[in-house]
Formats: sequence, C-alpha cells, structure tokens
Amino acid sequence: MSNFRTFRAPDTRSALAMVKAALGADAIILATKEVDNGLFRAKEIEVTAGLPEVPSMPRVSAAKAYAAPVLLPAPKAEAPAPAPAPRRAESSDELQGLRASMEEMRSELRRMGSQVRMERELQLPPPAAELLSLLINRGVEDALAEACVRQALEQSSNLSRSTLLSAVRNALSQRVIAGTAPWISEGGRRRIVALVGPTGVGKTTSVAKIAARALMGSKQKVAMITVDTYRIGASEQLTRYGEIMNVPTFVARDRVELTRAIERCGNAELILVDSAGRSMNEAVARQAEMLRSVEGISLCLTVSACTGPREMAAAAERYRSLAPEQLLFTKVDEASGPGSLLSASVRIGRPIVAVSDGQRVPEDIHALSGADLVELVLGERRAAQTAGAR
Ligand SMILES: Nc1nc2c(ncn2[C@@H]2O[C@H](COP(=O)(O)OP(=O)(O)OP(=O)(O)O)[C@@H](O)[C@H]2O)c(=O)[nH]1
Ligand SMILES: [Mg+2]
Repeated sequence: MSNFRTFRAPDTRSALAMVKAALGADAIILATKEVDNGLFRAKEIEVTAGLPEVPSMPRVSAAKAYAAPVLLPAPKAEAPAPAPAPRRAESSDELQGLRASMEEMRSELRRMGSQVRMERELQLPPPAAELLSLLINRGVEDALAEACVRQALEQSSNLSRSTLLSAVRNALSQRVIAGTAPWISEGGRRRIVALVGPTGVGKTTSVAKIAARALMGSKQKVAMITVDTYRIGASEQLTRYGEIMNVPTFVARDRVELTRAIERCGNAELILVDSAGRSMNEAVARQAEMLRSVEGISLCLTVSACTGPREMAAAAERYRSLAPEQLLFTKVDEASGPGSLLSASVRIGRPIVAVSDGQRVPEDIHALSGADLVELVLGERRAAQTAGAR
C-alpha cells in the first residue's frame, strides 16, 4: 500500500467523496474515526485511505531486450530506434484475481460506509452497527434486523462483539420457525401437500425431491398430481419424474379432475401436488381456490431464497391470502444473502419445512432445525453442512 492520506469532513459521505476525488474508486479505506474538535468546533469524520501498490514490471536488461534475431541490416547512418519496452503478458488468472480483490475493496468500502451511517443515524455502538449491517447484507429485512440487534443490546451484559453476536443469534432463533419436512411419515396418516409459489422457483423439482425422499427414506406409498396445464411441457416434466421413480402421476385440469385424481391415488400415504407458477394475483387466487377444494390439503409456499428482502416481502403479501400452512425455500445455493427467508417466515408466521440448495434430485433438499436456519442466515454454514441437515 502506498500514498496514505487522511481526509476530514463533517460527515462520512463527504469524507468518502473526498477520498474518491483524490485517489479514485480503487482507494482502500484503512481507518475511520470521529474527531472531537473541542467545544467550539463541530465534530468531524477522519478517513485514512491509500492506494494498493501496482506490481512493478520485471526488469529486463538492455542486452536481453535487444537480443531478438535481427532480420534486416540496421541502417548505418542513424542510431537504431529503441525497441518497444517488453510488456509482461498478464495471465487471465492474474487479471481475474485483481478484479476480484478490487470488487472486495469496493464492497468493503460500501459496508464500512453503511456501518458508520448506522452508528451515527441509529446511535448504535460500533459492534451493534456492524452486526446490523451484517444482517442487512445477508438479506434480512431492515426493520427485523434492527429489532433483533436492539433486543440483543438490551439483553447483553457487555458490548463485546462475541456477546452481542450470541444475543443476536438468540433473537433470530426466537423468530425463526422450523417445521417437519413433508417427507417425514406421520404414522400412516394420509397427507396431501401442494407446492405453490412464483414462477420458476423450483416447485416441480422440489416435488420430485420430496417424493424420492419419502420413497427412499421411509418407504412410503407416494403419488403425484400436477395441476400445471398452463405452461407447455410442465405436466410432462412431472410425469417424467414419475416414470423414473415409478410413482403414479396424474394430470388435473380443473376441480373435478383433481378430485378424481385424488381418488385414483388409492392408498398413497403422501400425495404431492405440483402447481403452475403464476405471477398475476387473480391466477394465483383461482388456482388456490381449486386446490383448497381438496379436503385436508396443505399448501406449501415455495420461494427462491435469491429473492431480495423487498421482493420477498411482496411475494409473502401476495400469497398471504392463500394462507399457506408451510414454507419451502429453494436456490439457497445461489443466494448471497438468504436472510429474506427469515423475514418471509416471520411475516406469514408459518414454519420453514425444507430448504433446497441445488438441482440434484433428491440430494439437494434438507430439513433444518431452527438453529441451523439461523446459521444459514448468518452465513456461518451452508445448508448441506448444517449439523442437523436430514
Ligand atoms: N441452483 C438451484 N437450482 C434449482 C433449485 N431448485 C430448482 N432449481 C432449478 O430451477 C429451474 C426451475 O425449476 P422448476 O422445478 O422447473 O421450477 P418451477 O417452480 O416448477 O417452475 P414453473 O413451473 O415454470 O413455475 C430448474 O433448472 C431447476 O433445476 C435449487 O435449489 N438450486
Ligand atoms: Mg413447475
């Protein structure tokens, strides 16, 4: 690192703007602190920043540099024009590494900016502001994240980061609701579970995963029904899984056909219903009305964990009228901050019965305990690594 410089401004935003103007977007922030200027002058924010050192070019001796074979006789009268300086060929790996560390620096800059803002605007002590910023970066809705951090502050005997973190863990686990996985047998009692939710989140794949788990794990009798006659090829997708697993699979276009299909499932202990992903509220309501005509059916709202907090809140509101009994989160493997699953569960007040973290059927689906879900939200562990992954 070279060119250390300090910048002072009345607030963080202006100080960071000064850093950017003087050192450019690649500047690395080394430290920020509040400077008390005494009784008669306002406090200031001091930022120390520097620029990463650019790796120097390897030195090449003049003799070596001109050692290329001479194809034409050199002109006698004039001195030979200097050959271009040898340039080191950057490998694409090096460039990629450089780009990744620049991106890291930028996000660190953003994180520190938002942390300092939280310290000042929400009047939080630094470790609490850091944990709040962590939760928000992990996708937890702002208000929920703040409530957890404030609760942690009230219950912590001291303000060390580790004490606060365990209090935040506590606050999160009081809110997260873990449920029983749909593939767990309830002693022979018939269960009918329909997966509903936005388009393309992984409903059909999850139906196949759950069916395979129930078949393999507890040797239950399983049947599948699809009411997705909206999208071309949708019913074939489930039917194909049915053929591979040797599970009876039916297609139902309306209420009457659905009732008939349930009858045809015979003595199946678990009946899984796949539905069409719809984005329009009326379409969602129409489909729900058809599904609710089945006595004892349980709706499992399936949402991708990649959905950001705002979109997740909107999806939770859109499907709230369906009164889903359970929640299933998919694509946890692709989510940089799966914290929005916590907010959705809190909004709807329903348990998370499974999370899916990949495309493999049936490996990539897990039932997590409340504690495991908290670790997933905090980014301490991946779904498949959680101690309780079943
Ligand atoms: N990375 C990842 N991909 C997944 C996961 N679950 C499903 N997918 C993939 O997501 C894509 C869509 O999956 P589908 O099961 O067809 O989704 P759907 O919700 O049934 O889609 P519609 O019926 O069109 O609404 C497929 O490529 C799946 O392999 C998951 O947990 N992680
Ligand atoms: Mg589907």
